Amino acid sequence: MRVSNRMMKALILCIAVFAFSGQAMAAEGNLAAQKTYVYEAKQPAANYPDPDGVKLTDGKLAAAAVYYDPAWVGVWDIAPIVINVDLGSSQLISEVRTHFLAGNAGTKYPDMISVSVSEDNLNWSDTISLSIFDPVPSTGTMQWFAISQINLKGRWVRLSYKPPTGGANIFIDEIEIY
Ligand SMILES: [Ca+2]
Repeated sequence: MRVSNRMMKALILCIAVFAFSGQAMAAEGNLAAQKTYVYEAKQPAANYPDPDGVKLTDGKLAAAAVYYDPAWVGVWDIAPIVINVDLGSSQLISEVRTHFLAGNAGTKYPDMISVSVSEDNLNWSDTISLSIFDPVPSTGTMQWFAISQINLKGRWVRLSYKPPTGGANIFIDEIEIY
């Protein structure tokens, strides 16, 4: 009987831990996961496309820091590349992260990342920007850049990536919003 109770307690503990870990993942969840988005300016290059419009929010990162990994979406432009994520409902947003490739086959980090939010996809908040001073790496490098302490509420999150002067290949495989 004692053994049985102990086993039961152990089983309950296992279930509780499992359930809690699931909740913990949801609680610290990425608001952009599996959400839809549109490219508002230039569309991805034909060779580095995003045909189903899922690659930036599917949770999958490139396996290697090489331009031909199929997880990357590549856009070449002089003007900022603009991506508008629809969170599906109004959310308090504290941080936006983007994962880039640079230093491989002409890929570079943007000079600046900007974010603004909207409740109606028409009227936009003030823009919060992050300047990136990191030099182009000498070898292919994958790097997250985050804008934190945003503290704005909205359903739509517009991200703008300003390429270095003269234009550049900007390669992104994931956007996360918290
Ligand atoms: Ca992805």
